[in-house]
Parts: sequence; C-alpha cells; structure tokens
Amino acid sequence: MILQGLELRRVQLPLIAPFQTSFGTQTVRDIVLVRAITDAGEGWGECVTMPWPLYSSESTDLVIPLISAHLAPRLFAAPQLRAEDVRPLLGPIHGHPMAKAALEAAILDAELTAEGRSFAAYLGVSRDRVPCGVSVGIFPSIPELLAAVEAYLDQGYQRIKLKIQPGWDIEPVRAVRQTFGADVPLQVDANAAYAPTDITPLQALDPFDLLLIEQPFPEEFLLANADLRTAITTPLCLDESATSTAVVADAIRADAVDIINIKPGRVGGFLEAVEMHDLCRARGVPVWCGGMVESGIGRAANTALAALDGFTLVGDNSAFDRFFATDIVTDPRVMVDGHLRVPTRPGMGFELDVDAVRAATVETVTVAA
Ligand code: OSB
Ligand code: MG
Repeated sequence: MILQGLELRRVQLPLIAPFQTSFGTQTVRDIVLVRAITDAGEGWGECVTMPWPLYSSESTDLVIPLISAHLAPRLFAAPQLRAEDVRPLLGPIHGHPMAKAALEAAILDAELTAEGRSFAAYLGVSRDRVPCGVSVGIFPSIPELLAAVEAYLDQGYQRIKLKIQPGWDIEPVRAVRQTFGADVPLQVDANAAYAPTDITPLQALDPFDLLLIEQPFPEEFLLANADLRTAITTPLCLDESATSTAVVADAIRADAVDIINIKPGRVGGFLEAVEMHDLCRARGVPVWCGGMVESGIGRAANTALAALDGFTLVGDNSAFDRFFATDIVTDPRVMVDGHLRVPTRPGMGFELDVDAVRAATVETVTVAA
C-alpha cells in the first residue's frame, strides 16, 4: 500500500458515569482517532491515551503534535507500507507506544479491509466469543460500590475487577466478598498506587482469595514484584510495567510475575501484543486482555485479540454501555450470556458511524505525505 495521508481527529465521548482510578476521575473520554488514507482505501485506529500522563508518559493533548512531527514522516518515507512495517519504521523513536499503536491499527484496518479479511481471521483465532469482565472504579462509599457491582453481576459480567489504592483496598474487597460471596471471580488493580515498602496492605488481601493483584508498584520497580511474590499468596499481574515483550521476558525470568494484562496501546500495537501473547504462552504465563476505556473502534479489535488461545483469563472486555450511552460505531459491542461476539467483518472489526464521529470531533488535523 501507499500511505497518502493521515487525518487525526480528536473526539470527546461523554461517559455515562464518572470513572475514578488512583489517577483521577474521568467524565469524558478524550481521544485521538487516526484515519489512514491509502491507495487501497482507508483505515481507522484509536489512540488510547489518558488525559494526563499518569498511567504512562503519554497524554491525549500531545498525540497530534507527536504524530505530525515525528511518526508520520517516517511512515510517509516508505515507498510501500504494510502494517508489519510500522513497528520497525517507528522503532527508532523512543516511547509513545499508544501513538504508534494507533497508526499501526489504522494501517492494518486499511490493509485487511482492502483484502476483505477480518482481524480475527488474520490472527487465526478459533473462538467466536469471549467472556466479559468489568473494571469497577473507586467509589465515594462502600454502598455505592456494592450497588455498582450488583448491577454488573445482574447484567451477566463473569468477573469483577476492583480498582484499589491505599485507604480503599481491604474494606471494599471485604464488602464485595461478604455481600456477593466467595464464588464471585474477583481481582484488584492498584494502578501503581503502592510503594515497594507497602507489603502489609497487600498481604492483608490474601484471605480474600483474589484471582490476582494487578500492578501494585510503579512501572520501573520490576524486581520489587519478585520480592512481593514471596510475601503474598495472591497471583501477581503486571499492566503498566509490561511495556514490551522484551520487558515481559525479563519479568518472567526474574520470577517477578504470574500473569500479564495485555493491552495493545500500552505495548505499541496489536502485533506486539500478539508477540507478547506468544511469549507468555510459550513460558506458561496466563494472559488476559485489558482495556483503556476504548470506543467501539479499539474494543472491536481487542475482542478479536482476546480470542487467541493464550488469553485464558477473563479480560476487561465490557460491553459499550459499561462506559458510553452511544458509540461511534454502527455495531456497538453488546453482551449476550456474559460474552462478546468476536467480530468477523473485514478490517479491525467495526463499522464506523461517520456522523457520530463528526459530531464528537473537536479538532481535525490533516497530515499529507
Ligand atoms: O489499569 O486497567 C487499567 C482504564 C484506563 C487506564 C488504565 C486502566 C483502565 C481500566 C479500564 O481498568 C478497563 C476497561 O477499559 O474496561
Ligand atoms: Mg491496570
């Protein structure tokens, strides 16, 4: 394919309810969509940055300048482009995995759409649906949390993940266990909110039989996880720290991890995510598919990815109405019997609602080859 231009659209999608993590509270999903214009047709990708550089160093406001100045020229310099070329072409640029992932997804969408092939077929997945888990934010009070969890269980979610932070950890976990019982598949995500010296509150979670604790410590403190693993019985999962397949290989070798949360944006794209999955599978490390509050664009492809065989744990694969009243795709993900259908349409699995995208757009920048 020949990449002829990029259209970068900043869109703002209101959330149905505030989503609070240890980073802050979001009420609007503010993201950049990438439209790749090629001689074989167009493709779309979603950049999953947060509004602030707190989950990682990227943030939504910096995506358009970064792509325009540093990433797009490297792609335009290639006389012919395939999605597999994006990682090597952008490799010399340090960091910015989410911006890179959005470009790769847009180009892969254009490529697969032109070939009439679905992402699920490209991946070679055999499952046609994946089970739904849901990530539950921090609430002002325990009763409000319990009401939210009850609603998700009633809807059919098969696994609950509670966001925790110091001061909101033991009590919410105990309350959910006491109210909904020992059989509810339950896990927690600390989003790096604990210091490596904070062993005691994490040990205190052991009696609650959690599936895993996700990312207790800041990104760079890899070996602190190896120490923690010897001090707790709950399996330890990495999210923020698992920035690449190479880092995950080191974490496994250092006995620093039991489980990996794979997010295409965090690792620099769907193709790196597949490599990370393959490595974990070969090393016997279970993985699950995380989320970044994506719209139907990103979530459609996540659903196909999560159908790969190594994704043996239930991911944060929620239906569109977990976060949004309406979506920017014409075929929003709906949960049926606690599952999402793996999309089979050509491309990355969604059909764009062009009018909805236009209505949500606050800024458009065109970058010509
Ligand atoms: O740590 O998994 C996380 C959302 C934004 C940033 C980080 C995380 C999350 C979630 C939401 O937990 C998961 C989802 O998209 O459903
Ligand atoms: Mg996480």
